[in-house]
Amino acid sequence: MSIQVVQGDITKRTVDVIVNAANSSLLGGGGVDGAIHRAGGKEILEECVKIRNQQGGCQVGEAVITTAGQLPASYVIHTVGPVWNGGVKEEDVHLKNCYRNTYLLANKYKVVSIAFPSISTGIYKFPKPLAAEIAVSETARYVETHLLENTIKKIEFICFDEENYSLYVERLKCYL
Ligand code: AR6
Repeated sequence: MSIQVVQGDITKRTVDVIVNAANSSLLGGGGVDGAIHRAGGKEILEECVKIRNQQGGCQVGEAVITTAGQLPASYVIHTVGPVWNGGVKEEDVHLKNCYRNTYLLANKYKVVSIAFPSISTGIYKFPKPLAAEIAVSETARYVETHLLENTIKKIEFICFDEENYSLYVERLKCYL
């Protein structure tokens, strides 16, 4: 199992799955969501619209999968992080569910490599230290509890800014 922290743009990663920090509408937005839809092209939005028509979008903490369109990846998993509300609306539970449901869906599609952005730490204003802790601890939890059936062998945390990069490197040290 390889777990890496990389500073950069997630749309450039050559992995099986790129994770998107989407919103419940699945219709795109700003931040990493906007970047993924711009770089991946219209096929991603077309599949998002189909999912939206079938199941009415995606709830906070849930995850759905589409093609990656023109991106150098096979799939995009769209998960909806919580908006930070001071910590009184179970935002931590919702963020944990984003990682749990994304890993379960990725494993269902037998993916080997996956790249995550730091979900909710941009427009949704989730505190970065707690978000990094949740990303790393839920990853460790997933790996430990799915030893037999896990297909994922390479996990990348893609940090856009230096603060997130340092936080992830620090948190990972506790698990290595
Ligand atoms: N590659 C990697 N990380 C990125 C990139 C990129 N190209 N661009 C931004 N980030 P955000 P959220 C980082 O705001 O907080 C959208 O409008 C960014 O620095 O993209 O979950 C959706 O449609 C931050 O650390 O997502 C929703 O409405 C992290 O990605 C809403 O924003 C997440 O920032 C979701 O907000």
